[in-house]
Amino acid sequence: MTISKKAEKAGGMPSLKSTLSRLLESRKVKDNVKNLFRVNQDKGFDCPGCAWGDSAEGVFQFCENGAKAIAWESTNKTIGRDFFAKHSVSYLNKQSDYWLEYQGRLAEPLQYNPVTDHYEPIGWDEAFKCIAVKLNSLTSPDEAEFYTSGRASNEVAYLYQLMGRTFGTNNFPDCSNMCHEASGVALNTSIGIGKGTVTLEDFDHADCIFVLGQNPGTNHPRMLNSLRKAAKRGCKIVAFNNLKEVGLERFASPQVPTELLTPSATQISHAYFSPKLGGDMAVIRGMVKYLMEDGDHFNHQFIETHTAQYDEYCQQVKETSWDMILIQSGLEKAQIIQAANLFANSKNCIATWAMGITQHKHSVDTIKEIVNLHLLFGQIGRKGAGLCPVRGHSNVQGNRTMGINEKPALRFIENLQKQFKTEFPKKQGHNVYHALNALHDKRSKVLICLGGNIAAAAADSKFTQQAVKNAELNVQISTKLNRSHLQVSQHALILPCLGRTEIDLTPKGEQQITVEDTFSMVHASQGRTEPVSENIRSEVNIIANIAHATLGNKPVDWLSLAEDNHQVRNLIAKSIDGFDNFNANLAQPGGFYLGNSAATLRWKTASGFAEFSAASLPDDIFPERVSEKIKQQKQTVFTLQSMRSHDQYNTTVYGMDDRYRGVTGERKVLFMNAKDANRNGFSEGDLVKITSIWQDNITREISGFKVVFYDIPGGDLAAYYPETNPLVPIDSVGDKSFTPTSKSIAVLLEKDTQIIQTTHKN
Ligand SMILES: Nc1nc2c(c(=O)[nH]1)N[C@H]1C(S)=C(S)[C@@H](COP(=O)(O)OP(=O)(O)OC[C@H]3O[C@@H](n4cnc5c(=O)[nH]c(N)nc54)[C@H](O)[C@@H]3O)O[C@H]1N2
Ligand SMILES: Nc1nc2c(c(=O)[nH]1)N[C@H]1C(S)=C(S)[C@@H](COP(=O)(O)OP(=O)(O)OC[C@H]3O[C@@H](n4cnc5c(=O)[nH]c(N)nc54)[C@H](O)[C@@H]3O)O[C@H]1N2
Ligand SMILES: [Mo]
Repeated sequence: MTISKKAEKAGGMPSLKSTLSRLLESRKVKDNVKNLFRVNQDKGFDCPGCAWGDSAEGVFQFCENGAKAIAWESTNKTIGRDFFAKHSVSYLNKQSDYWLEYQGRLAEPLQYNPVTDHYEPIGWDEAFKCIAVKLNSLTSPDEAEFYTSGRASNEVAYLYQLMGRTFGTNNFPDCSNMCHEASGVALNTSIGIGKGTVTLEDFDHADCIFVLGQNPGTNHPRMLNSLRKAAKRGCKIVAFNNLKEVGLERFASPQVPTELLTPSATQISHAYFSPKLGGDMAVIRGMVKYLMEDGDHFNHQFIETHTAQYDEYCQQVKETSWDMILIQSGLEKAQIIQAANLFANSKNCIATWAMGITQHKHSVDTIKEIVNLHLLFGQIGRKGAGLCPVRGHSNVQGNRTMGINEKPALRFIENLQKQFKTEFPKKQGHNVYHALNALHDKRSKVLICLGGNIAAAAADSKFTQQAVKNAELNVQISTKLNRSHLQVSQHALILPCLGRTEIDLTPKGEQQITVEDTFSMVHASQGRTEPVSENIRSEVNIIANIAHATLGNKPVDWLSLAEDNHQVRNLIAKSIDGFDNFNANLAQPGGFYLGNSAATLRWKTASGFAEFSAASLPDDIFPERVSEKIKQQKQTVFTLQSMRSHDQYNTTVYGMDDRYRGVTGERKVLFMNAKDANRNGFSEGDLVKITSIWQDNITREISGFKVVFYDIPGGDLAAYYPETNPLVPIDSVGDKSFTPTSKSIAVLLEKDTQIIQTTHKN
């Protein structure tokens, strides 16, 4: 491993070089270069990289990390019966996540044989029958869990929820339970819609953009183009990040020759604040408190006309002490005042946020506090102003719109009932937290996963992996081999599917799918390269066939949908608001906008107004029960955040480097404040064992992590996910969101005397 200086800027030549080297490694260079020119273009495919919107400008709509995602999917290496005959599941389970995915694309359906501990080939129809028999043998439909990862298209997500609900359950755990759940919960309560209110165009009209708890340089690189453009015309970008992320500091656009070929770059942030982990609610509360004390800054006309609970909120702000604000935020009062003035003096301000805000215990209240700030100034529902939770997976927002939701709105269910003349369950189902608990306790018996890698993505790896293993039937619909395929004890199936880049040719012609981006734009996506194997199927085909085998023709002729996404869209048009004339509307260049009630100042909340939230600051960023244990500790207790490196897509690890942060060749690193290290007797390069603190007596630890000195607030640490997931206690979840508290894990450190050699081979 080498640690060099942090990169000077994001993008630029190194980014282009990295893009090219990924394409060369993929062994499908020509296809992939062609693919890159089709990304996010009309008649092209939607980039599987992230959910940022497509701009109408420019030939290139891809970025370095989008290119990695495409090259990862579009390889010609495959694994099938020979690979699985050679390797037992126990052997595979000992390999790293990186090794597993690097073996290539899954090429044929497989069934686990518990006697030999190997996966063996199975025919598609036999696989569907096996699922149907098991599902139909359950005592209650609530014994099945239908997990989704946010790459699934609108079409397959719609069929999946219809299948699950016809079967009789609302058990739809999905990746967004671990991701932006808190945003959905907070926004629904405060403004009556669980989505962001801005469009991509609004970024051209904002004069101030607050970017909170988000690392766009790595995770939404196309967002940097919007930020760059905004900064160039004088818009003030204000970053709030626990770490100094280079992408938020300086960016050289690979599409602009002067920035690509010279050392120049655009300065992105006008001001950069590094609050403590979990300190953002206190920062915003402090801003409001200062402005309240300073004079009459707020937009009273907006407050009068559009909001409720203003007086209660003001009272709460008054009662919040500056001491508490300064302790929790970790910022100086002068910094909070600077941020407050930037917001108050802007005409049009957008706030964007991601996992640094959503993965704490008090995330729902933090997001409501962001909304409070916007409501005070009427910074919502007009050009260049509003709220923007930046989504992760490329269609995670669309999945929700299609009804992947364990607590569906009554209206949604009633619409479906009318359309299909069938009773659907109204009782709340399981999210990821409840599903894993039910599997662990053997109350749930079947786990079907439409993509993703729940075993590695979810918290408390030991608990989660046991939960997945307890399933009497584990069905994984996937493109590549991962940890979730290997947690098996009885029956398990791997059903390999087409990826976004591949042609889906059926007797009805080449099929398109659709997705919805962060800005509620719905557009089509069509793969252009030959499928990697003849024996893989589209996700729509797989789900329609499972449904047919399980439910017959109830409530639709499933097989007629298996090859005809056009017909699926006709059904969606009848069930879901905003999708009238779905097929016809798709023809519009760039797709169509679903609309947003809050963006037009209509508030679908309980009171009919936008609601201020008068929550107090949390006593502590940890749950009370942890705080009690922390008080008994003699050692220093640190707060650890788990985050993404530049070379990964969630649990998919592309490589061992984190270029912007200056790390090469290793992922087991622990970013630490140098003063903290010295005070606690650690030197740079020391190997440490990390143990998390929780109320129970289970030991959760990981070892062999190398200390790297980094610019991070005292008391805070950072390391990569998913390696850190063994530390996150399953019950340590956000209030009202049940999202694992992946950005605030209470931990202790100890020198690790055991030297661990890591080797990484493809
Ligand atoms: N290349 C690539 N693209 C991706 C993904 C990927 O893995 N790789 N994943 C996709 C998915 S599913 C998602 S959800 C998004 C995730 O996108 P991000 O949310 O950007 O992902 P993280 O790496 O978790 O980064 C969290 C950021 O928040 C900061 N942070 C952490 N805690 C706090 C805090 O308490 N306060 C503040 N102010 N800052 C904090 C961290 O320092 C870090 O910069 O990206 C999507 N796009
Ligand atoms: N500690 C910690 N844990 C976290 C997070 C964190 O920041 N810290 N982040 C959380 C977040 S934001 C998220 S979204 C979750 C992610 O959770 P998931 O969405 O479950 O995980 P991924 O790693 O994105 O899933 C990768 C797998 O998806 C499959 N796949 C890829 N493309 C396709 C496709 O087109 N179709 C199908 N059917 N399968 C495909 C491949 O087999 C691949 O192995 O993890 C969460 N977990
Ligand atoms: Mo996510």
